[in-house]
Amino acid sequence: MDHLTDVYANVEEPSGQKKSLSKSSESVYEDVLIETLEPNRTGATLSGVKKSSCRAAAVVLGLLCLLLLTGLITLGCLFSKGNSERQTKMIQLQTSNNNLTNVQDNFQKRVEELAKQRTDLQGKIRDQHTKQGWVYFNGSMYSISSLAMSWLDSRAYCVQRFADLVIINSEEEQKFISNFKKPVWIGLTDRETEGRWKWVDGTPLTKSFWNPLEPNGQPFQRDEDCAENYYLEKNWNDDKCEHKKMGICEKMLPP
Ligand SMILES: [Ca+2]
Ligand SMILES: [Ca+2]
Ligand SMILES: [Ca+2]
Repeated sequence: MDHLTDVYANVEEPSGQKKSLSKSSESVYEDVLIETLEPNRTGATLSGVKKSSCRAAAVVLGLLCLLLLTGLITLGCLFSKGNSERQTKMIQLQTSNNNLTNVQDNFQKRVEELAKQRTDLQGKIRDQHTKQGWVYFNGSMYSISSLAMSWLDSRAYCVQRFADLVIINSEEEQKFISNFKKPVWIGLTDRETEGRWKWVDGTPLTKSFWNPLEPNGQPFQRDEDCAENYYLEKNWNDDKCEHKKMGICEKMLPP
């Protein structure tokens, strides 16, 4: 009986060992618990890392989307602004073109008005001269002096009427002058230089209608320095300027 007690005592005596054994059991329990729980902790950690990575990726993706959206909006604004500027320039060009067209139309109307005014003025001048005995032909008015005078006096007569002795520029004008059917002074002379015939406006003679035997003042040493026209179409004659004849005045109308 005592032996059993001792054994028990031996067993019981080292309470510290017993306690040690008890602690060892707790440690073992904790270890087991940790081991039991460790896989769960590791999984939770991995899950947290995955979630964090997903959140970061989502944030980055969101930022990229935001940047992309911002870029698209900026491009849209720039395109819209550029398009608006082009439209503004087009409107300005169209307005300028319309203004030029209006200016051109107004200028054309003004030209037509001036042309009409010129035609009306020519008609009034022509009518006024016709009433005073002038005759119209191809842009000029003609009048024959009423008195026979020297070449110089005949010219002065014409100048007093804002005209001059006739200058014959064409065969048609020569025929028209011949229709007066009178020997008349014309505006042709070689008073300055013998043999060098010039018209009263200073232009040299280029197309002439001399009688086949004229001019004959120089060969016969006669002082015949002024030209007359007989009523025939080709019958000019040089004659003494002092001789008295009627003169033909010509007044060119404004073009
Ligand atoms: Ca003429
Ligand atoms: Ca002469
Ligand atoms: Ca002659």
